[in-house]
Amino acid sequence: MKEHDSVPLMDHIELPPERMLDESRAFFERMKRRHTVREFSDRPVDAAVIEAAIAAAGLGPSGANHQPWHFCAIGSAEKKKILRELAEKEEREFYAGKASEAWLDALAPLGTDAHKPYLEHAPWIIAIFGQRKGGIDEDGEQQNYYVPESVGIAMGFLIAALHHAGLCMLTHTPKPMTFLNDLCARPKSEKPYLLLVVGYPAEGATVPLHALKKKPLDQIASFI
Ligand code: IYR
Repeated sequence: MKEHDSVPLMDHIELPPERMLDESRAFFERMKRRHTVREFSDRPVDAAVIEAAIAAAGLGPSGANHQPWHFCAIGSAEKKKILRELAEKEEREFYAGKASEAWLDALAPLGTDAHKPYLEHAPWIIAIFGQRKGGIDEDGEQQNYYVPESVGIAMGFLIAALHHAGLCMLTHTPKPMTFLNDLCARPKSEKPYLLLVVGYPAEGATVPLHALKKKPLDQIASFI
């Protein structure tokens, strides 16, 4: 390796092999209980929980460690109302003809439509933006690298952290979602990637059967 400033790896914890297997299987079991939910309770969730989960998401690896992401946690009733109106407007167009027949057919087993009451009911909506430039200091000059990959990894961390905290989520992608830049007061150079609706499930919340069909390991992995 070329010379660079570094410190010894200090906080890594190695597990004995049997414990490692137990832990990895326990994590799988835990993640198996994560289900996308579309019916949310309006019970409040402490902002500190959202903060800790976003802080965990911000620990993800990223291109050149530039951390090309911004998370806007929307908790104000007023902002959520505007968000719902703007998202539903886009979604109405999507469901009324913008989306192809094939796309709408693919969504049919999920039962989704343009009606998004959870955007107002859920206590938190997190908008995730990717930054094309900015560098590690976000000074606006340096190019960022692997932005979609980095943002995707951070979103995975965020979902795992919120699930770990006992919350439910919905990954929501109104199309287009450029209105989020204005709503969240983010610069035009940032690209909104996703909305994460976060909260407690509503009483009697359901999960579409289609969503329970997960591909088995031998279909998603090969060991060579
Ligand atoms: N954005 C729309 C449509 C939608 C698209 C996909 I791909 C999904 O997996 C689910 C929904 C909506 O949120 O309803």
